[in-house]
Amino acid sequence: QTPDPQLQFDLKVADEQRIEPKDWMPEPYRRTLIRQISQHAHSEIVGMLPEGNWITRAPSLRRKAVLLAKVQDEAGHGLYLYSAAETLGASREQMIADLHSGKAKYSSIFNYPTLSWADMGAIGWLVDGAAIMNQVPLCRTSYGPYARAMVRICKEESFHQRQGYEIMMTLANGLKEQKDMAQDALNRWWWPVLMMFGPKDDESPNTAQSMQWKIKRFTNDELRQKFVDATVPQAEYLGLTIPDPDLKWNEARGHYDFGAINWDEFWEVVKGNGPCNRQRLEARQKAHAEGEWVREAALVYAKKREMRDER
Ligand code: FAQ
Repeated sequence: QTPDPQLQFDLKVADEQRIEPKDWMPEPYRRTLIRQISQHAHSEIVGMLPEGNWITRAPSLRRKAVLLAKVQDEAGHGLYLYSAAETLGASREQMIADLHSGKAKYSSIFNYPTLSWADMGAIGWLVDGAAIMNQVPLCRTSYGPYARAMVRICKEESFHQRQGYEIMMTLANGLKEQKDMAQDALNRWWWPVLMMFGPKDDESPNTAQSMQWKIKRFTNDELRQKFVDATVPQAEYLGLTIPDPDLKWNEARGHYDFGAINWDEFWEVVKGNGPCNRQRLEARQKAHAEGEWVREAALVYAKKREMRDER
């Protein structure tokens, strides 16, 4: 008797075993993973742009070298993630075409501008901090290639977070003007960072099913709360103020309470109407068009080598 593939899949997931590319999986599971992993890959690639903006203006050679390395890591993360999505049958050309046509989503956070050097600190501290909070549990996600990619990515994100916090510490302990820059960056990035975790659980259409499949290990609201709880003491240590008058420790819950998120702003940014959506897509389209000759040359070269090997 042939085993029921759905049952085998369910048992594996229940037993904390990883699903691998050649295993049978339900089509909606495959589609959900392609959606999430490709969005995640696009976020890494588009996420290079806000920081790329400051590479030529980093205040010292050391800062420049570190920022360059960080942005290169993000490119690497994007590439692992596209490869992980390819193991599910997605084609890279199609994924990239969907990004460039505006069909595919990427994280809302990368549609905000980087106005000062302090934004490099705030992105590392807060955006990478949020990314780690979301991605550490993804190291245990049920799809093997995604989980394994996350292990390495998280190690690098942890270095990224520290470099950002170090920039914030330097600014917060510097001249008044520098501390003001750090505070201004925190003011602008705080709320968009809370939005990164996605809509509230009762407005998140994908969470329940993704939790059942163990793709997601925590809900959006759970991760957002963990992030706030971890970040408030870090802001206090810097001597900076989180721009939320409703933020306060709730003894009974053992968590910080925080103010209402502007979900209209979030959905506007997701729909393509954020401050930099157009600019980000145009930059990606331009880079892709200008790289055409490299892709062509690489293909011709690969073919030439193949022919040489056949002889
Ligand atoms: N932006 O039902 P849910 C980084 C969409 S970190 C835009 O809750 P789900 C590192 C969502 O796709 C950032 N869209 O969805 C870095 C869905 O639309 P769909 C990337 C968002 O998937 C740091 C709809 O709303 N990290 O890049 C956002 O269960 C510094 C309903 O939402 C990841 O992608 C948003 N913020 O939960 C790089 C982590 N939130 O697809 C450079 C992996 C939600 O149905 C510099 N992804 N939407 O049309 C995840 O964990 C999940 O996909 C969530 C969303 C938690 C993001």
